Amino acid sequence: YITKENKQAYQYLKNQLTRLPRNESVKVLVVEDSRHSRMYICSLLKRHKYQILEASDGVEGLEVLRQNPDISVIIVDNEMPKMNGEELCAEIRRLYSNEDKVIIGVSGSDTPHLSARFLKSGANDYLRKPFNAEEFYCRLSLNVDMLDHIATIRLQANTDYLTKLPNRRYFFEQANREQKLHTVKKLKSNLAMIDIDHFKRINDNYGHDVGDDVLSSFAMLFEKFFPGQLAARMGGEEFAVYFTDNTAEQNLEKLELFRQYIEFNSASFSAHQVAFTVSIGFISALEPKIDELLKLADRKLYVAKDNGRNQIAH
Ligand code: GH3
Ligand code: MG
Ligand code: MG
Ligand code: MG
Ligand code: MG
Repeated sequence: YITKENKQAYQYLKNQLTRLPRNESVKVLVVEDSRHSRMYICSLLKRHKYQILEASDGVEGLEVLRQNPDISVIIVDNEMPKMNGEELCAEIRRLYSNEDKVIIGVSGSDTPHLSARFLKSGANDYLRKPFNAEEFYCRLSLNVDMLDHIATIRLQANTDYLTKLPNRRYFFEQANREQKLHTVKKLKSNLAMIDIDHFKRINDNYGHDVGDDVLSSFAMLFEKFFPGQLAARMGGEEFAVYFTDNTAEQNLEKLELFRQYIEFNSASFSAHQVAFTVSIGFISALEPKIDELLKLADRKLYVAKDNGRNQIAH
């Protein structure tokens, strides 16, 4: 028994599976030694507007992958010269995560357990040749859906919902990475904590919605003032910038420009002409731990607050 809702959902799913406009942005690599079979798979892919790359053995396949890091699906035949499908799967998995690339094994052989062997080597799916075109499209689409979902979840996990800036979690992950690189090169890490002054008053005087609006328009300035640097919303009205380049002096100059810009322009870029200022704590140190560095910057921030706000302490 199919309800109207189910029918609609089913139709939607069917459309998703068969006529996806997104296919045009999906790059599929076909690694198959048989020219005939490769042409057949490519013709199916072409009919659904996938972007297609081809290789006639595993070695060539790996080279095409290396040159095209944005390939998201790899279709792998089993019996091939130089390297069989299972070996190729294992090698692809050694190099690329299954969160970024899908592998679909295909084979005309009736060797028992070949599908299990493919899956154990890192393939996500398996099709026995000759396969049905509809089944091919469905499996391909479902696997691309999975990659899409992972990408969406990953983006959401790293982004602050209100300001769309990287969030605290992403900041820690990336700053740790950057800091290791700095430490290896014996370079100091430069970090700024930026806190809006008397933000509570903005909420109290204008309401929480206006407060939110101030936060999001404020966040949009980071890209302009600190391009290429790691800026994040750490929580509430607190933001951090980990500087991936330049000297402490140059970074302090940029922060001072930013502070002045806020002081003299905040009323014009935020809703309800709310004027505000920021206090900044800056630290430049040979410190291998990001949480320690944050504590040091935070201490400086308190100095800036204590000294009357609207200033940088370093
Ligand atoms: P100070 O100059 O000492 O930093 O004072 P302050 O008022 O900015 O700092 P305090 O820590 O006392 O208050 C921060 C306020 O920020 C309190 C909280 O309600 C508000 N806040 C935190 N997150 C959000 C948010 O997402 N939206 C809005 N509208 N307000 C927020
Ligand atoms: Mg073959
Ligand atoms: Mg504050
Ligand atoms: Mg506070
Ligand atoms: Mg605060």
